[in-house]
Amino acid sequence: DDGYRLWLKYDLLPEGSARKAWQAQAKGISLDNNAGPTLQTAASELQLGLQGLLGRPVPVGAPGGKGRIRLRVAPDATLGQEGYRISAQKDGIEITGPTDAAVLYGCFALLRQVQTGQLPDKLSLSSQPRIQHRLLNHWDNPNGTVERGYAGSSIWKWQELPEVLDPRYQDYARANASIGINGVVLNNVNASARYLTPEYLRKVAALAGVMRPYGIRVYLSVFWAAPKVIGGLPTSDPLDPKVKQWWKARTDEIYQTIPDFGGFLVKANSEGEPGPQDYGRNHADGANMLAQALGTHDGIVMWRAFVYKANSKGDRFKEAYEEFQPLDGKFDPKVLVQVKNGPIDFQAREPFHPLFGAMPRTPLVLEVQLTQEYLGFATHLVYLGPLIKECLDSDTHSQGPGSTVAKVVDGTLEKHSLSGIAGVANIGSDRNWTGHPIGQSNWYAFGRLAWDHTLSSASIAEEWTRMTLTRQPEAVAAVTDVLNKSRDIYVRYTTPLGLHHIMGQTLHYGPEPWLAKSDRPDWTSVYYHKADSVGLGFNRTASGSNALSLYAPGARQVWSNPATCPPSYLLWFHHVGWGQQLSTGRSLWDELTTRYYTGADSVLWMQQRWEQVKPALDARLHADVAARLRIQHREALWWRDACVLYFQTFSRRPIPQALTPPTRPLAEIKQLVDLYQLR
Ligand code: BDP
Repeated sequence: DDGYRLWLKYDLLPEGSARKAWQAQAKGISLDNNAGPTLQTAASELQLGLQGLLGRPVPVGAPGGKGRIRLRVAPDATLGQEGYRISAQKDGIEITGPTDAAVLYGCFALLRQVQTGQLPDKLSLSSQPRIQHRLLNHWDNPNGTVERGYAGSSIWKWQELPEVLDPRYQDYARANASIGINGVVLNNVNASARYLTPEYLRKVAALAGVMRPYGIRVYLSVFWAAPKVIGGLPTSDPLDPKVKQWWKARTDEIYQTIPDFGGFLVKANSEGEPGPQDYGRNHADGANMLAQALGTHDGIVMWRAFVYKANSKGDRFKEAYEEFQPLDGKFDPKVLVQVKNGPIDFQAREPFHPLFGAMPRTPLVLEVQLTQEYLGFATHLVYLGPLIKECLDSDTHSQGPGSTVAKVVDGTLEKHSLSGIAGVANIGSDRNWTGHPIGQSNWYAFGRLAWDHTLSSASIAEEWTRMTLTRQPEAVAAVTDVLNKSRDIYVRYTTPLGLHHIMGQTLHYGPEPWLAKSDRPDWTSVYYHKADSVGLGFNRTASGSNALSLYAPGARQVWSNPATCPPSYLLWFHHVGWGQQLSTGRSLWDELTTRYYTGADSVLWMQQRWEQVKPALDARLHADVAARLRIQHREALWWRDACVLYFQTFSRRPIPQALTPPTRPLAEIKQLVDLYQLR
């Protein structure tokens, strides 16, 4: 198994009884004669899946006879636009929904039932997405590279488009549709202006044509200075009439070429990108100008809040909040502000971003990162379901207890009709799409949570495992055990107790806690861990940067006091003495070192668990993951030794007796980091 088929395996069902039961219900597929492309796609996807799973032909044709699956588009006010219903009727199974796309989702849901070993008895299922815009963000560049991509090159072959349509595009679309993803931003947020030229719009249109039958709309990241760079204007000031006119004309042209174009994603005045502030305007001025350019077209603007000023002296934790919170209520109704899960930058664990709950008059898109920029690239096994869930379940307390991030994002808390969630894709040209075979589970979990954030991360892990790897019960249990614990294990051997941003410079791989000089102080490690002879951690209480004050009292209460702050967030908010006793009973130093050691040892545990499942898994896939786990252990030791030895230069305390001190000196490890950073 080379992993290309992802979770859409459709191998013959191993259990004869289940196969028979489904065969009796799936003798054929019926749909209306005048079915459009999406409904036809739904039928052919269902046919493809069932034929594989049941091992016999499942013809698609006109209604008639018992034991057929009927696809029907019918209004249903209880299902929203995209919800489906699957029900057992006297003469067969019916999949209905108010739109073609809804029925398509229903077909994939039925396939999921069959593939994960459910029986057709008393079939009655209905589901609708809680979030409206469920998007992947590709950080793909026109030259085929992928910013923070670890699975080969971009899957988009711009040079070959629009004439050549790589079959991979369709497989990509079907994978997304199968988990409910309905939008794709094709290009990097650090955007090139060329996508707005007629030449490139034809290429974008060709991709849109492949996505359309799968209910997926395409979006573009835009380069703010495009009016200057490709429009020949002297300015990109959003309030300049000529600039407005230029965007309006470009937008009209886009919709002529791509009538169902989704809209724009914008990174402006962030990390050197141009933006409205270059002209003394603010983010709302910029976003609203684009919204007006969209006019009556059915599109949206997603404006990113990932900003921090050049030469800022303050705490980077607070910057996005300080810039965006005062703009609440100032955005056009077509604008959503896109906010990363945490306040710094996709670290292995972050507290939820303080903007959630703090901008009640603006719909906020939650942005999570599926590509493992700070989580070991495609070499470390880290299942991100728990990370995404942790953020969604966080209680902002903005309207009293129970004001979770999920309710802010899905629009129910603040009564927004627009809602969105975005995952920075981990997809590339590698045969198995994600480099690490288990990385596929993160794409999968994102889609499933975007559809329904009330699903548990463990149930998604199990479902993915059964769809993708094995149906053998003990093996399913072992694999999901590894998946469920993997993120906490990664946190332990890299950034335990709330440490953050201590990774290798630029590349963001491996440990570099000693990094003290960079182009900006908040790109160093020492800025974040603040180790000194007294202790460790960033004081964000009132006596420090006071970033905690950005949270509602109910949310910040537990974090504000080091005695009640959960250990996993401690050093995010407090500078704690080395000898200070923690709630775990150990001193900070002993707890820190113990976590680094147990974290690294847990990778050995992951390896053992993985060995146990060998007989139940495809040999090639098993060997691939086993090899990556060997790298992971070697690098967990690298992290452990680097951090323990470096922090020891401040704590001046011995490694706890139960642990074996590192045998290599710090200097040797520092060289290793230099090798990996390729400086
Ligand atoms: C950071 C990445 C950088 C991205 C940036 C962003 O290192 O490559 O451009 O986020 O989200 O994490 O804009």
